[in-house]
Amino acid sequence: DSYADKLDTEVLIVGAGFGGIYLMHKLRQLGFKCKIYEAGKELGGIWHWNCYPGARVDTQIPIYEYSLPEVWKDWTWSERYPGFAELRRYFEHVDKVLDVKKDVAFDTRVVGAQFDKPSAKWIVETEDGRQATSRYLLLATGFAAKRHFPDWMGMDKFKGEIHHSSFWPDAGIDVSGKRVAVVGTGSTGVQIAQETGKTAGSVTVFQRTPNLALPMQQKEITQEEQEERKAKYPEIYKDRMKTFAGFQYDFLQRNTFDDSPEEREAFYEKLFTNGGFEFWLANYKDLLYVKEANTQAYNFWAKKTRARISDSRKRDILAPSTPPHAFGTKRPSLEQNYYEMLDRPENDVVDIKKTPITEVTETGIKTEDGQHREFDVIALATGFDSVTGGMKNMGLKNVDGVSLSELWKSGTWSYLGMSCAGFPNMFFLYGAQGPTAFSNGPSCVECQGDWIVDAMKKLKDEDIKYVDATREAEEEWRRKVTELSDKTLFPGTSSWYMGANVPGKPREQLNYAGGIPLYEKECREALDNGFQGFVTA
Ligand code: NA7
Repeated sequence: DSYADKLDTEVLIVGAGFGGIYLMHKLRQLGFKCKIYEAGKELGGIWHWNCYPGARVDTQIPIYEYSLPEVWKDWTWSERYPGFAELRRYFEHVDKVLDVKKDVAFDTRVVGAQFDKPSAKWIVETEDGRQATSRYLLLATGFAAKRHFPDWMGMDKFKGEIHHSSFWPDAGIDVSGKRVAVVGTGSTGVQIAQETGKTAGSVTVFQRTPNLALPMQQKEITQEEQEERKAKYPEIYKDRMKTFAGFQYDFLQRNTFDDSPEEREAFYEKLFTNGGFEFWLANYKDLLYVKEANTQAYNFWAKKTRARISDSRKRDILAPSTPPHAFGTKRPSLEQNYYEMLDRPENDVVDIKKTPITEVTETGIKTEDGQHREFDVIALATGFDSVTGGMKNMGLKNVDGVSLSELWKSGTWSYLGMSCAGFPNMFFLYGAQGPTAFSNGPSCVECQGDWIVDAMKKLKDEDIKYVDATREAEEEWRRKVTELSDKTLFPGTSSWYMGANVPGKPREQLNYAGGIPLYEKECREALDNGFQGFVTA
C-alpha cells in the first residue's frame, strides 16, 4: 500500500538512504507503522544516485556503516574505502537483514507537505499526484538532494556526453581514448578525474579552487582481518560517538606550537602516512581555529604535494606555495594518484579563477581568454545546493501556509538541527544546523536518529499529540551555531559549508561546529527537560 493513491500511515519518512532506513528500523522496533517515500529507484540515497567514475566513500569502514550487529555480523567489505558498487551491494544486504523495501515506495518524489491542524496530520503530495496523510513526517533527504548546475551559455548545444556527477548514466560511459573535461574540484571532481585518467585519451580539469587533497592510502582488506576485528566493533562504534566528527580518531589534545618544528614535522608525516582524513581530523586541536597553526599544516601539505608535480605551471595551480584558503575549511578530497595523473603531458589543469568558463559549444568549452578546448565528455562536478537545498525544494509549508523556502530565504532557522518552528511533528536529520558536514554520515545519522526515535517514544508514552519548536528556541540555536562557527576559521572561506557555493544563497554557517559529543549533550538535555524549546499539546 506504499503506492496507494491515498496512503495513511503513522510515520512517513522521506528518503531511503542511511538516515531513512535507520529511522524506520528503530521505529518499527517500537511498534510505529512506517512508510518511506524515495525519489530514486533503489535504496542507498547518495550511493544510489552517485555512480560516476570513481565514486567512493572517503571514510574508512567499519566507521562508515551501521553499528547494527545484525547488519555487520554477516557483511564483509573488500577494501578500506569501498566504491559505489560495493556500497550498493551493502544496501541490498541491509534490505535482506532489515526487510526494508516492503515499506518503501520508490520513484516517489515529495513536492508538497503541510501539517493540517484539525486532523493533526501531515498531508503530503507526490510529483505523480498521490497523497498521503501521516501523524509524523521525518525527512532523511540528506545534504545533497539538489544539484548545482552552472549557468554557462550553450550547455544544451554540446554534442558529446555532458552529465552532472549525480546524474551519471547507470551503465557508465566508456571514456577510453576520449577527451574528458572535468569541471569542479570538490571530492567528486577529484575522483572523476583520477578514475577517468586511467583510460581516457586526455583529462582536463577546470579548477576554480584547488582541492587540498590528502592521500587516501586505499588498502584491500581480507575477510579474516575483518572477522578478527569484529569483536571490537561494539567498542569502536561506542567510541566513534565520543569524537568530534564521529570517526575512529580525533583531534590531538595539543596545539601546533606546543611541539618543536621537528616534532611537528614528524607528527604531520605520521598523519599523512596513515592517510585518509587523519591530517584533517586527527591534527593538532587548533588546526581549524588558529590561522598561524593552520598555515603550518598547509605548508606541510604544499611541500608534500608540490614534490609530486614536475610541471611548474600545473604545480602552482594545483598546490600553490601560499594557502588559497585555510586548510580544512573546504572539504579535502582523498586522492589516489590525482597529482601524478594530472602531471602527465596529455592531461591538463585550467585555472578558471583566472580565466572563467564563458561558454559551452557544440564541441567543447570556451574560456575568457578566448581559448576553445575540444572534448568528447564533460563531467560537471559542480556540487549541490548543499545542506538546505533539498528541504527547500520539496514544497514544505508551515501551519500558516508559508513555504520553508520563503522562511529560509535570508537565512536558516531550525531547532537542534532537527526541527523547525511551525512544522509540528516533523523532524529531520543530516541537514541544516546539525553536525552534518562536519561528521561521518552514519555516525551523525545514528546520533540524530536515536534522538528522534527517543523523542517519538516519549510522545507516545506521554500521549502527546503535537510537538512544535518555538521561534525563540530557533533563534537561540541559530545563535549557538553561529557562535561555534565564528570561533573557527570556517567563516573566512567560501565553501558550501557556508552556503557560498551557490550564487545568491545567504552566507551563513550551515553546520553545527561543536562536534558530536557536545551536540548530543545539548539535544539530550532538551529532551530530558521535557521537550525544552518545544510547545507540546
Ligand atoms: P563540491 O565540493 O561543492 O565541489 C564543487 C566544485 O565545483 C568546486 O570545486 C567548485 O569550485 C566548482 N564549481 C561550482 N560551481 C562552479 C561554476 N559555476 N564554475 C566553475 N566551477 C564551479 O561538490 P562535490 O560534488 O565535489 O562534493 C560534495 C560533497 O559530497 C563532498 O564534500 C562530500 O561530502 C560528498 P569552488 O570550490 O566553489 O571554487
